[in-house]
Amino acid sequence: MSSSAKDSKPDKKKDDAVDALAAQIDQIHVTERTTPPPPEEDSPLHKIAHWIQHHGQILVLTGAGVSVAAGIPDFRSPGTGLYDNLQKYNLPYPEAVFDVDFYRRHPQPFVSLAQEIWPGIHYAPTLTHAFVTLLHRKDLLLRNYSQNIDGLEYLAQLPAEQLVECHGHFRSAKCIQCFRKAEIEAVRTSMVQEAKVPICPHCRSYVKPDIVFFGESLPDRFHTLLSQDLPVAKVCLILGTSLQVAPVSLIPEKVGPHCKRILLNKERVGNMDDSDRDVFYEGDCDDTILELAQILGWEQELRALHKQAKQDMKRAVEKKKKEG
Ligand code: CNA
Repeated sequence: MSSSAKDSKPDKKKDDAVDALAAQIDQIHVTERTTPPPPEEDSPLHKIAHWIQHHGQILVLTGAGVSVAAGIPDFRSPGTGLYDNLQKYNLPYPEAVFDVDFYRRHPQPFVSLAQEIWPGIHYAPTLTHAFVTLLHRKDLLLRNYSQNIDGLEYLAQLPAEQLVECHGHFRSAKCIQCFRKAEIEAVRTSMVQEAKVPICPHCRSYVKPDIVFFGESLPDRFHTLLSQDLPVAKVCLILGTSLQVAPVSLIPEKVGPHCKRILLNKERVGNMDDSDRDVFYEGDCDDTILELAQILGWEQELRALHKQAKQDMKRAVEKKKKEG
């Protein structure tokens, strides 16, 4: 008998024991809750779920907080926000990264930021982005006014007509001096692949993507659609924003007097304290959204939509890589 054959008996016993344990663990997984239980019936989340389902015409206002779970830092969160990590971008003051005069003299910080957050490369939509798309699919969404520039709403498959990118996007670009349009793929290559500021071929000044910098006007689309949407919005759902940047921060004050206002944020912001129509629920927006989806009976749909969006994004990135 070889030594390995001699050792095989005790090993087989061990294997059986391991198999039995694995079977037990499988049983535990089948019965264990993988998500927290829904809160009590009269909880604020039930009130919010009721408003969402029964009023419709929801104006969603989003900020950097909804993309934090994707890995993109916000501005103002202590410790993790961009404002507390300025060394990396070498900025004299936080807002400089979005200041056109600063960009004219020192474009590199914005180039670094653009390289990091250029849509469709590193970051995938969060559960909260998927929830907004789900509201649209259920015919409950009036519009999503997003202050974000990361394009994650598109990657979560929200149709263009449902979205207002209040502070612009990376899908087009122009010269900061002569305002001629620039070819976006060339701008992308320059910023993302070469970490270089793109130069205007006409006047040799700098080109920047159509992100709204401080002092620049918001897109016409913002003003046009907001004047249509404000009078008809029945619910204003505010997610992951400090409400510090006007004019977007004024939206909750401009909705009609009967419009319900819901704030899902890590901290209380704005002036919403009318107990009949305002609810603030403190916490991480993805966690809250998941609990809401459970109350609404939408969890499976939400998870499926989120998974699909992430898979599509992965495929698109791989395709782009192959194309070089
Ligand atoms: P902000 O001023 O940084 O505020 C973010 C808010 O979200 C704060 O109140 C946080 O407490 C809260 N928050 C952070 N994480 C979470 C979370 N996981 N769940 C719930 N709440 C959370 O950002 P705003 O959007 O209010 O400011 C507007 C600026 C930020 C816009 O001009 C944007 O262009 C700019 N910005 C955009 C991005 C992006 O596109 N992802 C990232 C950083 C900054």
